[in-house]
Amino acid sequence: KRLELKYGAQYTGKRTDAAMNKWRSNRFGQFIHWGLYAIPGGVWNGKTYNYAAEFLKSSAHISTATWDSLMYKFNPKKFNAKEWAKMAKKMGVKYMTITTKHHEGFCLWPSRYTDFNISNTPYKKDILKEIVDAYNAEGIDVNFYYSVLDWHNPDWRYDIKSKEDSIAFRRYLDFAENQLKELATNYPTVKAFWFDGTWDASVKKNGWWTLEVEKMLKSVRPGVIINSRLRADDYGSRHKDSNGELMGDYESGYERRLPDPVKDIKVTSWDWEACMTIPENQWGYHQDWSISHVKSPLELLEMLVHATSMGGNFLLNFGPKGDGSIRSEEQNIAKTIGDWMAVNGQVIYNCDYAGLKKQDWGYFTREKGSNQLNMVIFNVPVSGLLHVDVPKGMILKKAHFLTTPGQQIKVEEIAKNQYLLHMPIKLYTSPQVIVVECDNGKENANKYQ
Ligand code: H79
Repeated sequence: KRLELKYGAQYTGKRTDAAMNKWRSNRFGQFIHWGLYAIPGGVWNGKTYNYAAEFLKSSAHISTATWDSLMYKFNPKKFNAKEWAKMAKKMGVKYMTITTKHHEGFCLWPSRYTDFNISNTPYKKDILKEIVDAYNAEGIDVNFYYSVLDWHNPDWRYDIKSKEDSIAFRRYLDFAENQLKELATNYPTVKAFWFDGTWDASVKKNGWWTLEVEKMLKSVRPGVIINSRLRADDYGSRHKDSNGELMGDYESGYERRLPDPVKDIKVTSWDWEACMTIPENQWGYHQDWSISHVKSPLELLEMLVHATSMGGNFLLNFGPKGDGSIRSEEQNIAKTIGDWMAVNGQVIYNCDYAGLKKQDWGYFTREKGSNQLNMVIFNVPVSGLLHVDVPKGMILKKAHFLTTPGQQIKVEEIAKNQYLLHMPIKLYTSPQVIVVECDNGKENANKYQ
């Protein structure tokens, strides 16, 4: 039975307006975590803390006063917004999402609602504006991450257990809403808001506020996109309301993981985005990346293709240093991915779930309505034979490598709705893209029983 909800989902199904279509076609984004935590970089009083660098205040039990004084050290001498944006452009991202305020509460913009912001650092200038302008100049959409959880503001509460809590937290919600209105107003090109730090009981008990914020942002900035993580309904149900409908405009629960290409195929029916770290769990800059596996460019590229193949966006995180420079490991990853994207980007941008069964060699992607099917090969079989099961009625006609359209790859029909593509046997050092011309026609002969 459907519950009557005041603060539940505002609509069902995918948004199909121009702003959302653009968001979806972007597919590949850069996440940037930058704040005071970039200065210590996971190390405090000579001790390295292995947990996420942006959690150092909590891991090392640092007092708020001590942590907050890092503000007087924020002076990124090597920062160059244009260089960041150029690197992102070369990597092939179409959007970038930046932490305007993480859990520590420090604001990268000169907010009139708190002194704990960039204008009181030695740097002084509006660094958020520099970043937005530089990325926009490269044609990259900019989205704002905002943590509702706030370790700096004394009115923040994890739960509401007294009248005093409820009064203080109400002040906090006003503060956060004012800040969000300020961001939406002062940075008019912002395309989306990415909320985090919304899982505590205090927020769950104030689902009304999450809807109010969604509506406020959409009225200040028509077309703006909101992630499901902001939202809680009347009963504290998060992401999805108590009737099971997705709240906000896309699902944002995939963090450092991706949906299973077979078991989780249901994700293809809504918009979603996965965010990913390069090390195991570091978002802000950490000085020592030897503490966990650091993903290779090919692992990350595979995740990007995997996400596209299931109709999702992929947001790859970077944690610039306190001095504003970007570590060489991240630069190398950006370069390798970018080189591949420059040649093969057409199988990512504007592409979606292709409707075919997952195969061991890699992933299918497809532009909506196109009769070209893309195959991105990550695991070449020793036989060179790529199995393809097509849906009933679909016919594969011819195939070629994306980069050599003149040379056909043999397409062999071996059984009803089953094909083998004959890939030349050799050592491949990067993911190969095969473009298949297909026909969704119904004239499929009844050749096989
Ligand atoms: O900004 C990055 C991290 O710093 C931030 N989100 C990414 C994008 C982050 N904050 N906290 N965490 C990640 C981990 C928190 C996990 C938990 Fe929970 C919160 C454990 C219990 C409460 C959410 C709710 C996850 C499990 C239950």
